[in-house]
Amino acid sequence: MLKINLKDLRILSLSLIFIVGTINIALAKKNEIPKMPAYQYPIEEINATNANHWKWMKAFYKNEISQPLFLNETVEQATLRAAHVKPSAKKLAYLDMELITFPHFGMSTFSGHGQGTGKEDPRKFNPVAFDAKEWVKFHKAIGAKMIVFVAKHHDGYTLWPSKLNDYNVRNSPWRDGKGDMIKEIADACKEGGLKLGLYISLWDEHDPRCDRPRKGADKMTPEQRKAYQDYVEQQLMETLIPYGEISELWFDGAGTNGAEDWNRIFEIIHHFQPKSLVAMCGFGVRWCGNESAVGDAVNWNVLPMLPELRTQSWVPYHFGQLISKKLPTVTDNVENLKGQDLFFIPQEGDLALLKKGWHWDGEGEPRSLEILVNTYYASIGSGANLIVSPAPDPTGVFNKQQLDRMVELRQWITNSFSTNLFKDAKITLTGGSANYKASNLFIEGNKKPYITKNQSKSLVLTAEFNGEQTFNNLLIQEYINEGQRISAFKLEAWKNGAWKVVTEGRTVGHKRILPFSEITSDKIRFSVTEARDMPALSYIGLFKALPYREKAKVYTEADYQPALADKPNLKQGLAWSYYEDANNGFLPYQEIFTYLNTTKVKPVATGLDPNPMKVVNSILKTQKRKEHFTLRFEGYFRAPAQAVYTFQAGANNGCRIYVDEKSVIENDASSGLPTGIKIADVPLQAGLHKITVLYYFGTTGQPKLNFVVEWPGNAGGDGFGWNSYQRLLPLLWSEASN
Ligand code: FUL
Repeated sequence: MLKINLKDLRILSLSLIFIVGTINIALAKKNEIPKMPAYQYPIEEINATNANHWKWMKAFYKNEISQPLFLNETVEQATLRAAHVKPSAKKLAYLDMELITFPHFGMSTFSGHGQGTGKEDPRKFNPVAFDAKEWVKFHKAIGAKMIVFVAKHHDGYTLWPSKLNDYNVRNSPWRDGKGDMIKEIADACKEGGLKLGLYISLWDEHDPRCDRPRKGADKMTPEQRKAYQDYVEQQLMETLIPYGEISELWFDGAGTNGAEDWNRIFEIIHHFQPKSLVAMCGFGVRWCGNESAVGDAVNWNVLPMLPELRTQSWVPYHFGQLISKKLPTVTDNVENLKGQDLFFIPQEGDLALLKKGWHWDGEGEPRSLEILVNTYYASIGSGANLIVSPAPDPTGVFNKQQLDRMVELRQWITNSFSTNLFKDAKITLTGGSANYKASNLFIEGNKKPYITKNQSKSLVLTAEFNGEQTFNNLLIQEYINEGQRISAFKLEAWKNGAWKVVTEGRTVGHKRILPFSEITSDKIRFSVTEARDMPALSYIGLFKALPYREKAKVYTEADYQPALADKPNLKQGLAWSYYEDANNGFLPYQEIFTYLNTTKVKPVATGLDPNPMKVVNSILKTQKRKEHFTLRFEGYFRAPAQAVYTFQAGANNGCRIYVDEKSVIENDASSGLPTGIKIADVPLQAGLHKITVLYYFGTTGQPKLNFVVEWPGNAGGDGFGWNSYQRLLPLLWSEASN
């Protein structure tokens, strides 16, 4: 007879539980579509209304949102509150990463023309040399800290073996259809100490459920909408559940017109990946508003949750748009923060590494070092993060040119910012504690900030060098753990017995780097001149950065373009003309400027304004279609002295600069993509020179024009876009009568 004692019974029942559990897990694994478990959020109920969504978002972000303490908050109260809005630990860690990538790989790589259409045969996908460990090595070599892997682009092909349709790696020869690229990358990232993020396009041209919204979300039946929503939500769960931590989730917002149920999407993300920062369409990371990675000149991380967020039905999509369009000016004016819920949201700038776009283009030619360095200043150097898209070739490998160029950039950064001249100087600090050890400020990653005391908003660092030193870059990091505060600062050098301003700026935030023409001096003074509350510094450095451009040509007297005769009655600013839908239709992008230059097209509006971006923004307010328009700015540039003037320009989606009617910059993006920044040296005699700036916006991203001129005596350049244009303004004149 079988004798079972108590101990055996326990073992038996434990084994049974184990077996049943294993069967359950196996069944769950077989389960075609992941299910969302019941809510576990700190609110009772949620339905599709935005009011509830708003409540729910606030509950989730409760530790990140600052609400006004007083009804009718005053400007002073709002300023102080804004100065104390802290980044969450994950946002701080994110900002410390600085350089991240989003490799654009997938069916588009195999399409033969840069961007897939959703019609390509899934069997084309066969990256025979793909090795995730090599990808990690690439990232280590270039100093990037996170891969935001493009696991699905607009073509709809998924690089994980989705069970939701057949358009994915399961139906490819790669790894005999058994591969999972997210998994291989996730494992390699874990092993190599890199963070992992995902870019998932919600629009997908392959699956009719997902392509429908592009033609108009309002034209969808409730059933179609539901089918689309279910599909994207299930895809999300497929990617958010099995691969460990996904630190950033990128939704670019293209092609869906907000047909998705963002409330639900956010629930899913916050449930399965509560640590994930949702970029572009979310509350984690905000877009810089252009695809040239140009961050805001005045870059406040603390922003109001706009009232629109409470009423728009497709909030997050709009959110990305609103942030970049309105907030830089909104947040600089504290009036606009009054009475608002505030939160801390860092900025990210995106740039295609290849000259021709996001995906492999058959050639793989990267942008120049010159452009990358300028982008570095404009993004990381403005307190934002930089996300670049290296594009693997169809074998799954980053070509040598991309690696070499990014390594060149990394070396330029390392070499330029390694010898901090403050280290060997005699330092005097005022504003904070007398016992503070100044040398802390010269240690990268310093966690002992220098904070002013007794409510002092002014902080001064004076450095006396041992003899004269030559330098051309100032790098500052604010201690933002407790909030972002500095709103104006300057650097002065002691020259001929007096302090001379070398450079000045507004916000600092995570990092601010200001380049300027070389200065030689034995004494220098950095001062915070304005702050929202007591400022705190964590790092400051003075450097002689290496030149990143080929040595300028030596010009002879004959090279200097003669000035035009002076004209009385000029008005400050440039005359602008605005053209809508030139030629009453959509000209091929590259032809638009030629068309404007050769045909008598009539502008829709004209005016005179010193600031092109202000014009663009005010026009956008009145415009029906926010796409396909052109602006022409015309007038004179008054060169203060005979010198070589460096013009820089980049735009969403293209621009041209003419000086004295000669084309100096042609920066036309191919197929409506954003451009990088192009640079041209123009030797000019002192006096008036005709200047024309043409700007074109197609459909991609936010309209943005960056136009900068650098000249001797104007260190670092000045212009519209990422620098303030105050110093350029007095040099721009026009004959316009209005
Ligand atoms: C855009 C997309 O349409 C591009 O293809 C690219 O992925 C870029 C980063 O975002 O909106």
